[in-house]
Amino acid sequence: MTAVEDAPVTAEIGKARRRKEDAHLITGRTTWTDNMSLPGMLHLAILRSPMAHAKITAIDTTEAKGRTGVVAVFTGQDFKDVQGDVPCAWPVTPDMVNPGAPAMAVTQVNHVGECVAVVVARTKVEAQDALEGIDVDYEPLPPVLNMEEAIKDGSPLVHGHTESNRSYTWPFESGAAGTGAPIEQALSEAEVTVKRRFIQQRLIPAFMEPRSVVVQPSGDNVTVWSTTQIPHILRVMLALTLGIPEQKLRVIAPDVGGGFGGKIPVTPEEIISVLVARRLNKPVKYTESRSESLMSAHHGRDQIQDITITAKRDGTVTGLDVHLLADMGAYLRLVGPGVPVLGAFMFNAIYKIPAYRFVCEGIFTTKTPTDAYRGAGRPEATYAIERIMDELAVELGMDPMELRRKNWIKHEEFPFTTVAGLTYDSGNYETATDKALELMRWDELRAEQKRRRDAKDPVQLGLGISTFTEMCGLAPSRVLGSLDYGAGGWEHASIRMLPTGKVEVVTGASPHGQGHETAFAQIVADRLGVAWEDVELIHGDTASSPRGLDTYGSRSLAVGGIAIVKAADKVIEKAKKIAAHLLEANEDDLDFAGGKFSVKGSPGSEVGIADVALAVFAAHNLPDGVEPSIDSDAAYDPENFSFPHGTHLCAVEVDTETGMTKIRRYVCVDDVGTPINPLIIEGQVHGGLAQGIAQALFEEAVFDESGNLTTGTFVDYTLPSAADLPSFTTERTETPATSNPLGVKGVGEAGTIASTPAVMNAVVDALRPFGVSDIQMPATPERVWRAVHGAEHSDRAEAGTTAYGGSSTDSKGGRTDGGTA
Ligand code: MCN
Repeated sequence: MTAVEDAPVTAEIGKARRRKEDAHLITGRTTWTDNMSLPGMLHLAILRSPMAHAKITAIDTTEAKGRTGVVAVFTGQDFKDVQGDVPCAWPVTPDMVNPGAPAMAVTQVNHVGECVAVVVARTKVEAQDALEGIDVDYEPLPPVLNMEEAIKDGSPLVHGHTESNRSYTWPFESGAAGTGAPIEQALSEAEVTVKRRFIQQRLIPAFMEPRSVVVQPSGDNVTVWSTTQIPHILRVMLALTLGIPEQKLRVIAPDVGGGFGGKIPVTPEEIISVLVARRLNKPVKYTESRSESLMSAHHGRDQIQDITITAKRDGTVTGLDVHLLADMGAYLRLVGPGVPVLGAFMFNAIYKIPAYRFVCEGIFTTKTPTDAYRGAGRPEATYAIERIMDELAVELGMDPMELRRKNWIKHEEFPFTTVAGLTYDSGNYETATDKALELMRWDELRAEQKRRRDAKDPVQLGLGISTFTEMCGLAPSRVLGSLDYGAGGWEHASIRMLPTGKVEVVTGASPHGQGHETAFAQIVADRLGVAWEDVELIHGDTASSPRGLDTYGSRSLAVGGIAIVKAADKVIEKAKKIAAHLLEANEDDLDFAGGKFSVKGSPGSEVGIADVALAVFAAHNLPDGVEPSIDSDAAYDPENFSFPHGTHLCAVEVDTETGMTKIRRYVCVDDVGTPINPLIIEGQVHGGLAQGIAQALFEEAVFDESGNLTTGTFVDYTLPSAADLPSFTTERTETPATSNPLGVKGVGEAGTIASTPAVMNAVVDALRPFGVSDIQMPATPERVWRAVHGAEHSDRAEAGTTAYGGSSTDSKGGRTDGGTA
């Protein structure tokens, strides 16, 4: 646990400051988008498709238009010439098929929840009531729900104008890419081969604040308030999609209550709200209900992973072959196609794997579109490699930790270029692992496991390991360019020294729960030698922070934080000239420390940076030719990703009679480089763990055979509560990144990426004596019970859509479908 520091501090970086922003965030003293009210504002309600796949043959809006308070009703036909397509900015291959995505369906619907019509009324209730007065005739088309079926010849097409349901195939092969050995050779010469099929179930980001958008047109100008993670990108995309001159468009992300990737895309609802506001020339507001959010905000994960690992009998891994089917849902969202592709760089994880192949196929189905969800591609990859390392250990009769130690990159081998082509700058897997094992009291737990096994205790104990790394701090712009992403990965900052010595910092990052106002102020306080309380962060409004690329991919500190450092250094450089003039000294003779310029060798001859700021304001006595400003801007493009890593260990008790699982102990030692604020780091890890554990044990978006989401409320979509989670033991090691001047690595997704395989490895470990070698996530009591008792799978996901196919893959190491061997 991190002790909270309230005492005045001198060095801010590394202090566990309580978050500045929480005072207003958690006491309701803020304005969430849905709390906004503008004079004359109208309210929108959206009619959503009840059909997964159907032609729209007629829409009658007459009755709705006559209802009390209704101002207008629009359908896709009304906007078809101006709505453009909901943008996708990541054409991962030159031949990627993007069938287009109307904000409002015009002739066909392709998933339940798609927008079909919009009612505009004086109140929200009137708008919602009037939805009943819209009559839509649908001509049903067959739903497309199973990815493997979807790409077979003769499958019904989601989009009738495409040739198949495959959007793209993205391949990588180490031999051919010049990064390693040929995979075919590794496969043919393998002494040991283990194959598995893992299913990444569909998840829902389920942020706390539902999405909301307010639009105010004013002459040619449009202001959009949105619960978005990406105000800057949204501005560019709305300008391009709707043809609004960018300079006339202002986007504001007020305080945003969580996103987890779920507020990255440009949404149909944002586009519809702008279209309606401009058409009526009135301010409008749209706020989704929780069920609308679960049904139509994008989903995450949803992959079928076929993975083969080869090794020598002594445990040396020789090759890794990965084939993914990734469900895009009905449409390609902003970065949806790129999400599984990011995983291509992470399957090899912390291991020195000489040969590697990765092929990903992006598939259309008639389900809610998918896009980034916390970790985006990296949790999926980490899960597959960490699960199959355990299966390989069983096949080899080796201890799973020993297998990992044998294959991981040793700390003296950094920087290390992996088979996937990334160069990991720094890491120390040995230290993090040793610390985690000690905290876990691993050997004691192994002894207890043996006792329970010997005694045939109905409650068995399982131990799971996840030694992970991830790539975050997205990202060097040239790397994003080489992956065909539509934007760069830089970040921007400005620092304004106010005459009274206070500081305004403008960032292009756009926090939605991460604590930037606190951590970024700590960086500036240290760099400029000012009080932490005197630093104010400005963000999330394209008028006051015009340049930026926003918050996702755990990039804000490792990219945005460094832009701030660069801007602060420029402030100091500019201030130094003026300080030298005031001190009548040579610039080269000045030192800067603790917020003061002093003349080397002349004690007492000093001037504070705040005095310089005041001198600049007065501008009475500045050196000739020097502008009256020490404010500075900087844009920073990272030279590499950041590679946090860590060791997560989980002990799970599994009741073999009821199938109930209980996490008994969870220890994680994370290495995020230099810690800026340990309390925030701990909070991020805790939240991340909750989401990763939720994938392992609780959450799944399930569709029935007609394509209806059957987990469309929080009664059915089982988000864990605090009562479902253990008390975590979180610790850190500190191996600074060498790619940035603060030595920082991201932390926002680490807990989610690492924890899912740690938990599932523990559950499977508990049940090995019963011949169980896999269980499909989430490991619900029913699934666990069936695995133990050898019953056929027939629970909810399989009973519904058989979305993931029915057959097991051939395996030397045991069954792949969660059954008993
Ligand atoms: N930090 C630190 N020292 C480090 C690393 C990080 O003090 N060595 C602090 C940072 O200053 C920042 C926080 O930890 O305050 C997270 O930093 P970073 O890893 O840079 O991640 P981002 O700020 O870019 O946040 C994005 C990340 C992602 S991708 C998801 S998804 C996610 C997450 O953050 N969604 C969140 N954390 C979330 N937390 C909340 N409350 N809500 C979400 O929606």
